[in-house]
Amino acid sequence: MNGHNLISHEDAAELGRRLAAGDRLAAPAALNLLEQRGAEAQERADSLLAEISPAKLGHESPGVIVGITGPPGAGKSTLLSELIALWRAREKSVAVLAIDPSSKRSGGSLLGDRARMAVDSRDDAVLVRSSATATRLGGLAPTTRESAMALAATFDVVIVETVGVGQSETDIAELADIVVVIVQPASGDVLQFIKSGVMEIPDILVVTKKDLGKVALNASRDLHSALRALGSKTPVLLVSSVPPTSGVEDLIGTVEEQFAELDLTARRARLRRLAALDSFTQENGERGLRALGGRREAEKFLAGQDAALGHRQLRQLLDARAAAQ
Ligand SMILES: Nc1nc2c(ncn2[C@@H]2O[C@H](COP(=O)(O)OP(=O)(O)OP(=O)(O)O)[C@@H](O)[C@H]2O)c(=O)[nH]1
Ligand SMILES: [Mg+2]
Repeated sequence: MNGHNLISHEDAAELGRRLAAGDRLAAPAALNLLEQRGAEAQERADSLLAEISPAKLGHESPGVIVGITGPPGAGKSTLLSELIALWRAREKSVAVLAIDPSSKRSGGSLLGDRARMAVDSRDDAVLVRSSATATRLGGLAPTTRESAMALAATFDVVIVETVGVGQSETDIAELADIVVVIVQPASGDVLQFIKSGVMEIPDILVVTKKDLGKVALNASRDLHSALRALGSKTPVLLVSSVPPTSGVEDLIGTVEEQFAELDLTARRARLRRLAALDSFTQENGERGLRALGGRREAEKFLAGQDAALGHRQLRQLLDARAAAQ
């Protein structure tokens, strides 16, 4: 990124303070800053993030981060616009980060999404940001985590929407408080999901297009029995996002219930440690892990660090430890 476009450290910190104070109007500029790459931009991002860190706030960012993932065409965007409307009706502010995974999906699909998410542009309690920041195999860019955290400082609900291909389910599980996986009622889709070995990732499973009737009921039944075989109690909800909508209230209720029961401090600390170890491993491979004495040792080391440390600080500690071996 062009250095001339960078704001000063002071301005970056001020953006962070505004977010911490609940000023949603600071969010777009904060996201612009966090999405910039390069060492200098990273330092500015750190100044912003320090202001909304649990160490500074004295608690975790209070908004719920909901990850929503599912295959193309499953009905994610249509469901999202219903979720936004219902959460707004409950006077909750909502931010959406829609992650576009591939160059194949051009600006056209993003525009289509925006049209499908019929959002009132004058409502500053709703922010929708589409970005093409996904990386390899549909995985999320590191900046997505930071953007989500920044938004959770000031929005009640932060939704990260990704197209479920390959890496994205696991990545979303490393940044979201509640992971919602969308399955559409087509037998191929349901089977593929069951076979994909990621059944333990979702906190909530949603079968869309309930209005299609029997095929949706069958999908839900198949998922239930696959979950039962695993001894999993993950709820399966049926929703219809086209009028007359149904099940969307239940989904909101379930998200809020699970979030209320979460030990947020523990969950977020665990996610930061996971993210730190993952980024370390991606860069340094198995050899890097061996330098840390193996994954187990690395996890133990991380668990012994201050729970309020950010994932990048934890990553630096891992780097230093590996270098010292
Ligand atoms: N019958 C029915 N159709 C639905 C429902 N929800 C979505 N659809 C339709 O399914 C198609 C795909 O919906 P989207 O919301 O664009 O799905 P998506 O998961 O966002 O798709 P991508 O953005 O391509 O990944 C559209 O034609 C929708 O109108 C539903 O509840 N019932
Ligand atoms: Mg979509």
